[in-house]
Amino acid sequence: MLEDTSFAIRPIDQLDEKEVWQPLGDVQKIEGKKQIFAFTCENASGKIHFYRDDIVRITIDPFAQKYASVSPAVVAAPEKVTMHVQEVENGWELKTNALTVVIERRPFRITVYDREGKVLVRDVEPVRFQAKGRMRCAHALAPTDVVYGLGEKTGVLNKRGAVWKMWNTDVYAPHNLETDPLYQSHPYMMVLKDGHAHGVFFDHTYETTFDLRHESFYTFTSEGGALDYYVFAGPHPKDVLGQYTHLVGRMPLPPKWALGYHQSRYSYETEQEVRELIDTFRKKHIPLDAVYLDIHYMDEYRVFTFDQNRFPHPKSLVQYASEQGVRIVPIVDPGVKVDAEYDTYRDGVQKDYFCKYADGTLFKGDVWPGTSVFPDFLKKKVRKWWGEQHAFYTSIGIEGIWNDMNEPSVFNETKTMDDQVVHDGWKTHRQVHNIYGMMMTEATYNGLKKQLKGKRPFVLTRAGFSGIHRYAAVWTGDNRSFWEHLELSLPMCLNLGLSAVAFCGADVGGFAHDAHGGLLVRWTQVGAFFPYFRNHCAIGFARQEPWAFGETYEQMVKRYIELRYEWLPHLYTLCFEAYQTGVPMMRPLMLEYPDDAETWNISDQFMVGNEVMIAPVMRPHTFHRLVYFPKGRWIDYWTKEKFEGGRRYIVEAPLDRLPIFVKEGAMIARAEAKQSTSIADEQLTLYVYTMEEGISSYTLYDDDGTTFAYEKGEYVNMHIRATFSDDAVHFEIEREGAYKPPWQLHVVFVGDVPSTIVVNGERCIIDEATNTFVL
Ligand code: MIG
Repeated sequence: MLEDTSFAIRPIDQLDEKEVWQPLGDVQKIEGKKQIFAFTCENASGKIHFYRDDIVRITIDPFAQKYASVSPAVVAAPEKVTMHVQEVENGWELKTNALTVVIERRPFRITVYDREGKVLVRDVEPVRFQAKGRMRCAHALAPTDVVYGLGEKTGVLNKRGAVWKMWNTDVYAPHNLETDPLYQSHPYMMVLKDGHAHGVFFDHTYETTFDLRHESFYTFTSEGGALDYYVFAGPHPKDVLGQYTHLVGRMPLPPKWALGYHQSRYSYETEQEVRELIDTFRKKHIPLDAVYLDIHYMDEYRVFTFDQNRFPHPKSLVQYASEQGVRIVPIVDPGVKVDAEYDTYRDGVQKDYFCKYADGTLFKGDVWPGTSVFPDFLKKKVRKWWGEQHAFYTSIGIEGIWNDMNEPSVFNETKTMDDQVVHDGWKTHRQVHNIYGMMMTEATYNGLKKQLKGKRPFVLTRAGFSGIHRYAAVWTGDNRSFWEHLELSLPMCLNLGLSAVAFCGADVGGFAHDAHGGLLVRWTQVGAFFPYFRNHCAIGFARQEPWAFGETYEQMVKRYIELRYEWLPHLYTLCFEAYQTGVPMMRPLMLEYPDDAETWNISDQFMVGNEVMIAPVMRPHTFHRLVYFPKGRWIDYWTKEKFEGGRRYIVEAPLDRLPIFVKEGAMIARAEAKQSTSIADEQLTLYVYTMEEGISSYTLYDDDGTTFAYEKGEYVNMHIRATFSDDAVHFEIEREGAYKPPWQLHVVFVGDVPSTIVVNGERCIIDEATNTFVL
C-alpha cells in the first residue's frame, strides 16, 4: 500500500519567492471567553472558536482586518460547547468531547487532535505572511494519508501528488491533469488517515493553492485574506460530510423532474426543432424530462429575450413540452449586452447595478453578446433585481434555469474580469472572483423560488464555491467525447460529492469532439447512475441524441434511460439522505468501507447509496473488466451470480451491460420505466436480495416531488427492517410522515424465497401467480 510516496519534496522556504515570508512571532497573550479563545502574537492576532464539539474554526490575522472575509460559504452559527481548558507547559490545551486544540507559545504552533489523541492538523512550519496580503501554512500529512475533496478537479480520486489551485476558470481546452483550475472553487479537503477521516475547510475567497506533492505535509497558500480555516473531527467520512454540511448547508430537494433524463445541445436552434425533438422521444418511447435551450434561443444573445424568428411562440412551446411531460430549461449567462435600446442594460445602468472600476467607469468585456457589462452580484439588491428578471421565463411556465459563463468567463487575456474591478462598494474582483458565480446562482434560485409560488426551482451552474449546492446542481463543464473523459467524470463527480455537491454530473456523450455509438452507450450507462443525467453536445460536432448512431445503439441507450426511471425511487430516497445528512448519492467505495485500504484509491467504481455498486466499462471494444468487491456477499444485478467480497473478479460486460452489483440482504425500491417523472407511480417494487442470516434495513422516501411541503412533514418515510433466519423473514415496517403516496409497495424476493414471511408480526401469504405480496 506504500506505493507512490516519493513526492517531490521541497523545503517550504524555497517555494517561490521574491517577497519575504514573515513569521507571526511568539504568542504573547491568550484570553478565553467560553468557547472563543483570542490570542496575540508579535505580528498577528487570532482566534480559536469552537462551533461545535466536533468543529473548530481557527483564524490568524496579521493584516488587522484589512482583508475581512466576504465568504458566503458558512451558514451555521456556533452552538454552545462545553470546554475543558488548561495551561500546559508551553501553551494551552482547549478540549471538547471530540477535539483538542493545543496552542504552543514558542514558536507559535497549533495542533488539533481527535478524541483518541490522533493528530488531525499540525503546523509543521510557522504560519507566515507577506505584507501584500498573502498567507501560507503547512500542515502535517502522513505518507499514507489520502486526500479527497477539493471540489471539481481533474485526476484520480486521491488528490495527493499534485498542486491544486482555486480560481474559477472557463477551460475549453481538453481537461487533463494539467488543467487546473477549472470552473469551481472548493478549498476543502477530506483526509483519510488509517481509515479515520477528518476535514479541513479553508474559507478563503481569494485565489488559493493546495500543494499536495509532499510526503509529510501539505501547504495551503492564499493570495489574500487572514488565514481562516475549520477542522472537522470525523472520524467516519460520513461524519465529516455531516460536519462540513452542518457548516455550509445542505442541498434542498430538487424537483423530481430534475432527476429524469435531460437532453441538450448547443443549440436546438428553433422552436420547430425543439418540438420535433420532443416528438421523436415520444414516438420512440424514450423517457425525457427536460430539453435545454442554449444561447441561440436569444435575440443576439441578450439574456431575458427570445429571438423573434427562431422562437416566435415560446409560451406555446413551453406549454407543448409540458403536455409531453417535458420542461424547457433556458441558459442564462451573466454578460449583459451593451445596447442602449436593450431594457436589461438600460435598467441596470440606470440603477447602477453593473460592475465598475474604482474610478466609476463600467467594466466591459466581450462575451457571446459582444461587448457586455456584468451585474454586481455581490450586492444584495442586484441579486434581487436579477432574480426578478426571471419572471420573463417563469411567467411562461419555465421552472429551471441553466447558469453558464459565471466564473465569470470573459473573452480576453485573463479570461475573466479585471482584478481591479470593485464590487459592492470596495471589494476587489481579486477578492470575490471565486464567489461571483455562486452569488449569481443564489440570485437565480431565490428569484425562481419566489416566482414559482411553492414549486421547487431547478438551477444548473458551471461556476461555484463551497456551499453552491444550496442553490444549484453542478455539471463539470466542457468535456470531450473521449473515453478518457468518461473515465475522468467518476473521480471528478465523486470528489464533488465529498465536497458536499451531491447533485452533479458530466455531459453524457461528451460535449466537444464527435461521439460514436459505443461511447454513447457506455456513457449513458454511467450517466444513468450519476446524480445529474444530461446528454449535451457542442455546436459543430456529431449529433448525439439517443438515436444518432442507429438502431442497435439506440435500443441500448434507451434501455439505460429507462433503467434510470426504474431506479428513480431509490435515487430520490438518496436525495433525501443528502438533504438530511450531506452524504451524496454517488459515493466512492471508501465512503462505505473506510477501513478497507483497498477502496481508498478506487476511481473507476462507485456506490449508489450504501448497497449498490457500479463498475462501468470505460474503454473501447472492451467487454469485461476487473472489479473489486468490498467485504460481504454481492449479487450481480443482471445474472444473479454471487461474488464473495474482499477480493477481485473479472466480470463480463457486453456492450449492453453495465456491471451493477447489489449487496446481499439489500432492499431497494424500484419503479416501472415511464416516459417522464410527471407520470405518477401506481406501484413500486421493493426488491429484497435475500440472505440466509442477518438483519438489513432500508428507508424508502417519497413526497409530492414538486413542492416544499416536505419541509413541513408532507412526506413518507417507510422504514423497513428485515430479519432473515431459518428460512424465514420478519419485516418490521413503520411509516413516518403525513404524505399519502399514490403507489402500493410490492415485494419481490431476489434469491431464495423464505418459506415463512412475517410482516409486523403477522404471517403473510405470497401471491402464487405473481410471486409477490403487498406491504
Ligand atoms: O463558450 O453556451 O460549458 O455547455 O453549451 C461556450 C454555449 C459557452 C459553455 C458551456 C456549454 C455551452 C456553451 N458554453
